[in-house]
Amino acid sequence: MEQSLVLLKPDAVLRRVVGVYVLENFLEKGFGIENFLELQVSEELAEKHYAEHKDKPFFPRLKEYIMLCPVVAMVVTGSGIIQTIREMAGATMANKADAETIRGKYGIWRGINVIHASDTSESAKREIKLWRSKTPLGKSEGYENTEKYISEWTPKISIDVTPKLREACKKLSENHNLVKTIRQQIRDYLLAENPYSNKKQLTNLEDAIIQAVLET
Ligand code: 3AN
Repeated sequence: MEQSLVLLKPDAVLRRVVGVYVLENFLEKGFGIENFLELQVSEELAEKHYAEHKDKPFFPRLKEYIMLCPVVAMVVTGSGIIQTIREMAGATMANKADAETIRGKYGIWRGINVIHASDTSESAKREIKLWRSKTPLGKSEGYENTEKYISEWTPKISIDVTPKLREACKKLSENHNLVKTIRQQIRDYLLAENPYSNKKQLTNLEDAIIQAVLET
């Protein structure tokens, strides 16, 4: 059975509602989930995971973003699963992704885009080997932990504020002088969505969003 390494990135973890929607969608589609673990990415793992981008100008920010709070890592299985999840995920840049895709629905701006999914069977093999060797991912139970995560967070979440976040980002992309007001709006929206989030991590996410927009 084909395997894919899937990550709920920091924006989907801090915004629990988004992570829960994605996971429910996976279960509804009958995907197998072999491993499931929430964990903090180390600098070494971030560098190895994104090794193909190490010479790109955005590499330092990419590393910072994936480490700004824990991620949820999964090994997802199924026939043709790599292509299926890539299609579900949508285009890399969240604000350009098709509205029907995960990134189009829940992504915030550019690389702040909810999910990572292996893009070929070679990268899936490399990534699964890497994550299983550098973290306890391989020892975690997939299906049970996924259900536990969904039932833990579902009662604590209420709204999805993606359209509001996107609108705020769009305004800022059109007028960079609005940074202070927009930052406050983004903070209020994120807090409304998950009042339980760690405030330091939330500030890190705000920084990542603002930076992604100001680079537009
Ligand atoms: P995907 O995540 O769709 O497989 P990759 O593997 O090309 O995309 O890129 C990995 C991550 O690097 C993306 N998810 C995105 O966060 C970031 N990224 C890619 N290209 C750029 C870019 N031109 N500017 C900023 N970030 C980028």
